[in-house]
Amino acid sequence: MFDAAGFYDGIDPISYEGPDTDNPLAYRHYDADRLVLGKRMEDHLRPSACYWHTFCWDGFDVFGAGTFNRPWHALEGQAMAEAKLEIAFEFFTRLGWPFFAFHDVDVMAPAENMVEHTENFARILDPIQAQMERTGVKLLWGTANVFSHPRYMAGASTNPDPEVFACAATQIRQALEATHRLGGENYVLWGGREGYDTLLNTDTTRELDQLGRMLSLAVEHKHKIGFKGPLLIEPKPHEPTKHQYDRDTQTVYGFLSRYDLLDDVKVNLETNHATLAGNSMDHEIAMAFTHGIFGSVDANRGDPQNGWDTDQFWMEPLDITRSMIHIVKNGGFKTGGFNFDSKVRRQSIDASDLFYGHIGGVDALARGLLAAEAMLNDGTYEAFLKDRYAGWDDQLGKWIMQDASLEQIAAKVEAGGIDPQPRSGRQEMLENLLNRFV
Ligand code: XLS
Ligand code: NI
Ligand code: NI
Repeated sequence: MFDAAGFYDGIDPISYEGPDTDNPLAYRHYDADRLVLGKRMEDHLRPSACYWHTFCWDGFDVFGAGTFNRPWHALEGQAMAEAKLEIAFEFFTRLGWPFFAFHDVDVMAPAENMVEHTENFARILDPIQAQMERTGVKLLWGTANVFSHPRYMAGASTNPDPEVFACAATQIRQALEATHRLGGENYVLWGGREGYDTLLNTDTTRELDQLGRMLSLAVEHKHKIGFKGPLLIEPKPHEPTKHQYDRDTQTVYGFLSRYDLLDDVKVNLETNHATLAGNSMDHEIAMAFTHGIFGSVDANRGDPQNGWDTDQFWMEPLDITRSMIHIVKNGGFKTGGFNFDSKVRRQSIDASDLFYGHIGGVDALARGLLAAEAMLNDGTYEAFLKDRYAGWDDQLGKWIMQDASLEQIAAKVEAGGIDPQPRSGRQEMLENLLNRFV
């Protein structure tokens, strides 16, 4: 039997010790039961640890081999998959978080072809279910990896070859059913290679129709099997492809309306993907709420000097607080949560490093949540916004929005009596206010 507990030797379950503790393996701010704006902190943040970065990746990068030397990576096939499962659930329970997330290929024995894939994936579902029942850890979302296998080099649903589309559809069907069976709360689709490397070899009209078709098939199947959670598209502008069709929230919204998918599909927003798209994370979150498609968040950050997904733990207080304000004031997560799509650096080779990353990450979110609470309770920010737009709740504003024609509006202005006075936007005052609570 694989000694999963041995890997974590000397690391006790992590508990809350408060901001003054010297213990680096304790939470300073993440206090699951603390009430924040009437709701437990854990229920606000709904933190989830992901399988892929922490248990699958061995530390390789494009210039070098794996550095982590994890004992389960030395095993093969089903034995490897089962050892990894034990390691993962030891980790989740030591963190004390409610959720985890996985791709099909993360949890199963490696497969060469689709027949093997089907067998190997099916074989790990009972053991996963047993671990979930034993520990009470729940599934935030499941997904299919339809970007790593060489067959997906030119895309999954957007592949020029319908046989590849069929393989992706098979993986999505199986992963969606597995997610449903395991009580998962959402199902994610990140279009890793749903884009292009050059337009010279790409028919974008066909490819977008194919992507729309795959999504429609997934929606149809979700209803057929009675899966209640939303499907979540995860926008990203590029990497690994030069251009990815699900560029950012507003682009995804346009796609969902075009293919009539708005009732069933929302977004899973990732901080680092917002950065890559040249957007801020609070922009992405605000747009998702504005369009009614906010689903979940992959918490991580990039590096301003690097143009790729460095997937570092998200530790930027101002940024987190700005994002948190939008989440909280719009009612928070429904089925989503903060999934840690984040990884330790390649030199962080010890088991303890995995904990430092996740502890620091959730503590940073907790601080952001508390700052957002203070800022909303203070009231200045929301009162300012209300006052700034007050004209639109008044007679003229309502008349413009609901009744008036262009002619009537112009006639009113031409008759005199409308002479707008400039008012300060108060950006510095608001930034100071934010800084006061962070
Ligand atoms: C990659 C994505 C990926 C998704 C799940 O950039 O973030 O990890 O979250 O497929
Ligand atoms: Ni992600
Ligand atoms: Ni990513």
